[in-house]
Amino acid sequence: MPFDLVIANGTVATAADVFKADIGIAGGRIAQIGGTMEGAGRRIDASGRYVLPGGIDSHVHIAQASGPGIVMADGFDSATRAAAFGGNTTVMPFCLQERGTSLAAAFRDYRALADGASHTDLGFHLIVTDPTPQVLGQELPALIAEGHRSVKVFMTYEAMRMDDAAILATMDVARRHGAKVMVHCENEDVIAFLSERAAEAGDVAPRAHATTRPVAAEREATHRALTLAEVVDLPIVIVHVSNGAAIDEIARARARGLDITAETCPQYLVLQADDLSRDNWEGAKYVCSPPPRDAAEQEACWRGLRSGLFDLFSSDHCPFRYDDVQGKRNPAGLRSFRHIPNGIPGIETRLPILFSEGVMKGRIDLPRFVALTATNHARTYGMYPRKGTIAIGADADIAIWNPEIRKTIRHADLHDAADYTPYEGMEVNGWPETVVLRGTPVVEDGRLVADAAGREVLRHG
Ligand code: DUC
Ligand code: ZN
Ligand code: ZN
Repeated sequence: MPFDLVIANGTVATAADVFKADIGIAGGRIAQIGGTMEGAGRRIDASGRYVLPGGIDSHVHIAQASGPGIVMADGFDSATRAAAFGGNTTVMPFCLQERGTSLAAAFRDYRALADGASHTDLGFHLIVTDPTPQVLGQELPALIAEGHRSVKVFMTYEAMRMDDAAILATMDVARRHGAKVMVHCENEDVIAFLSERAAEAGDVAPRAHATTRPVAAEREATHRALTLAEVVDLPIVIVHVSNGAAIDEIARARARGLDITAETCPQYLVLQADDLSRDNWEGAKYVCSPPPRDAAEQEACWRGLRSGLFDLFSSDHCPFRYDDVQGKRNPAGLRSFRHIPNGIPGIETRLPILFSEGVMKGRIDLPRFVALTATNHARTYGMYPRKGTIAIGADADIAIWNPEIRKTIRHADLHDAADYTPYEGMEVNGWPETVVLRGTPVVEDGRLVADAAGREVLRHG
């Protein structure tokens, strides 16, 4: 069989196995694994390298409206370029319905931003903030039927939060039309109460972001989200879990038989609330929600990754520039933590951090790494087995990792459009050298080598 590309001599890993095999690619798909492969248009020698499914980052924010005067740093070009350099071949951003607007119109406008601009494939989640009869009765069912089968709801943020009744109604529509609901679990009333108290005490520096969003606020909201999903009988995704108490809630609900997918992120493994105390308002660089916690909670998250409690490891890339009046140092944000936009960049560093801290340090094995960073994302969001694995017939989305590369993370070397990384100075072992999207190399030798050919993956499963 003539192949367009053969990846030879590498060590292949899937979520189940690690084995030596050549991979033959034809027509953008994996056509042969192992055996003799003659007649390749091109061969890549992967000796000494790991050949892994391209990463799927199922939780990223790109070009999302972020409140008056605040602008997200990345559009689709820069975010997906950074994603590709970080070993990813598919990313899943969120289309936000702002209150008082149509979800269908928001989706049409949002998807247009990605047209011809994406270096990875894409799957779109929907954020519902205003579940009007029009949205729940017509727009959401139509969008789900088109193949956008995941809906995020917020329990926090005054402009986006939904009360339990609104969440139940949204969950009910999702269940009837075959979508999953992702929940941001933090109790907004607790946060508003503590923020008010902090402001009265003059406690307005970035650190107060962490103290006003305590573990208890996340634990309670996690319990409530799980309860609502139990009542509706709906599979649910608990996103960006930061601590052991929330993990315990998930474990207890699973023991009751609930279908729960659980996600954590790099910031809960390698950042801490103390980072928000850095001098000169630099703590603002670490403001994200839920906030990073402490060493004990980091360890709880590692245990969850090892034990299988967590299914997904995502970046929650949510980039704002630091030194920018439309970013972290906006005029109101310099007066109070309450106006510092929530979110940190991390789309390019997600995989190297888990590979280095997890695989290279012996905390998790390679199949678990693949499951947490690719396969489980495809399974959770209806892209498997087309995406997220190395199997005959799957899209040839592949990242070739060199475990010998040692790097110090520097924002100057990254490709997003923020102006900092919260992981500046961190040493990592291992980096993806070559990234292949549907059979076409996208990143090679530290360069982008293909046009933006990312496509949307509709999800009908
Ligand atoms: N939730 C997210 O999922 N991302 C960034 C900010 C937030 O609150
Ligand atoms: Zn969130
Ligand atoms: Zn997010």
